[in-house]
Amino acid sequence: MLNLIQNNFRAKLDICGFWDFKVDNDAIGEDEKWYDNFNSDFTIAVPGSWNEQLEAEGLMNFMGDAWYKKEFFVSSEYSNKNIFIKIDSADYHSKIWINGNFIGENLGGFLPIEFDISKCININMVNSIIVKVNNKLNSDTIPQGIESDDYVNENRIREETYPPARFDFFPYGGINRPVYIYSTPKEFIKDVKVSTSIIDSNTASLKIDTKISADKLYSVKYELIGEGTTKPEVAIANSESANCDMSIDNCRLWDLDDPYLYKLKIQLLDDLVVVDEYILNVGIREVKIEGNNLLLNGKKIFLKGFGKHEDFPVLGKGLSLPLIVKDFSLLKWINANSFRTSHYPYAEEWLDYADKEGILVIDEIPAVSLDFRKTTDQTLMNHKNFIKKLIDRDYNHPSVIMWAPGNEPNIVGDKNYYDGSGEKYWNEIYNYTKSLDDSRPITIPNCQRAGVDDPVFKNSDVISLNRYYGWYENPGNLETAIVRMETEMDLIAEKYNKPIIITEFGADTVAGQHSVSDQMFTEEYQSKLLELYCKLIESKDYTIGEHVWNFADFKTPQHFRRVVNNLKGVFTRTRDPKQAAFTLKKIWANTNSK
Ligand code: GCB
Repeated sequence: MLNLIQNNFRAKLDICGFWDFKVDNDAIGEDEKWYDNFNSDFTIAVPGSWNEQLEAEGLMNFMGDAWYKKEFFVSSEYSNKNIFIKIDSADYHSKIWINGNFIGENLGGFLPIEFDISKCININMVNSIIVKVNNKLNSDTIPQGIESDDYVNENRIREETYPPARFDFFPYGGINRPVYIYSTPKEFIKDVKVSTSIIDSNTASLKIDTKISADKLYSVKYELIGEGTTKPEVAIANSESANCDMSIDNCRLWDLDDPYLYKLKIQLLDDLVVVDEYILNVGIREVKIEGNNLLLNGKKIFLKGFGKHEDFPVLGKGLSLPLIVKDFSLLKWINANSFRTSHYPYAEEWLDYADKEGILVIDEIPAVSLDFRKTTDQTLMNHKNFIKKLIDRDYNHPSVIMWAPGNEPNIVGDKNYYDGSGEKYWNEIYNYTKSLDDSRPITIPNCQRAGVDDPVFKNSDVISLNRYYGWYENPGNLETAIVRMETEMDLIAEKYNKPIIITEFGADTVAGQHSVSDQMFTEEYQSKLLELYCKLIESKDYTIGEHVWNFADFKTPQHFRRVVNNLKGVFTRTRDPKQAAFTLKKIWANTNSK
């Protein structure tokens, strides 16, 4: 999927701003034809989650249907073009109507939704869009949902959260990322996929697969703009695709200390006339696992950083560009070189920034805490669909170095997982992900409770461990915690003989709470726990990284275990440093190696 650009061939209209909003508590909107029009109850900002914006109106814990409406003017610039709508994400399910016409439906949040709306747009006139968004999840969806009844039936009443959720982050609802109307020419470049490889220290090659939509034979011209020597190539396209290989001498690689981006200019030509043009940022780099090492451009690299969340007061999961700038500047300040998009794909703007700043990303699917007593064929299908959509969107980002098609499956632990079904499931997910991209390693973070026989280990190129010795286990006892951590790491390393990254370790910490002895929730305890873990992890030659849980405090569903937020952040929810931030900054001073 191509990011939107504007040029002489393509226009883009941002329709973010204030939208009319109505809550549909009884799910009667469709029967009452609210898609034609409705009287709004409130005005709401897009992008942004409804929960905190309209907290005073009772929406903090709302799970259900809500309706959005907006009018927008489409100018004559759009005549004789294909016209599309793109919603970068509506969480979790959405249905769209334009001028009363049903356009389409999308199941699953966190990734863009796109439909051709050429036939129902009125040019030179005001048009209206109505979107119904629903944030309820169930056993078939990714992520899976849970209902209060399920807790009762499963005898887990004390674990029930409000709103009910199967995961430890707040189920924010709404149109959380921008909405655009955009145009392309009638014959156009639909998609471009660029694979890069390094031939020797000087030379690299690009393999470019282009999808087009055309009614006759066109040609496609490729020009790489940037350092080194390369010549433009022209490929003859059929009505659907064109392929091209390019080589570059004296090329400048994309690397952490020099995240150099080329511009690839792609033109669709009718004879010699350019009918469409797209420009894509390309970073030339190679990621490899060799033995127990992670190599970036042939050099060993050790990942230092965090599991993060898209989460901020008032915004909820709404996109905020200033927050992206702030978070990257803090990542740089603390000497981190990477993060994981736990537990879902982040807005593509995060990856654009990572490409520019030279920060590495483990890109994750929202298959978080899958419950294998509840997974159905539909769950697997939705899961695969997510992987396909993620790779379609993110394949071209040099910052993305690993796919995580899940996190912590089966934390409830039962035989429907270890009887071979878990292995079959993850095998299928692993092979499917590889079939879409065999250039990036795959990892599925394992939950402490799922144990050392978790089938995700077999189905990962890199083993990822989420471990909470010193917190959920051996609380307050750091000495025992570290001994148990080392024993388990060594056991897993020996059993699977694969590189290991510790993708989660941490301690909830109340900023301003202090103590001279090891006391949970104090800044000193978090700082000491992280320091001991880093020392241990860095002492092992089979480890390739350490990601602290979490970059910042984040909001969770209500439960007696959490004081409003998960407090394992090294920064507070509003990004003030806790003591541990200064500790990590020192430990990570030698940024890219152990
Ligand atoms: C985990 C989960 C993460 C939680 C974290 C915690 O293992 O992957 O989503 O937030 O533990 O703090 O309990």
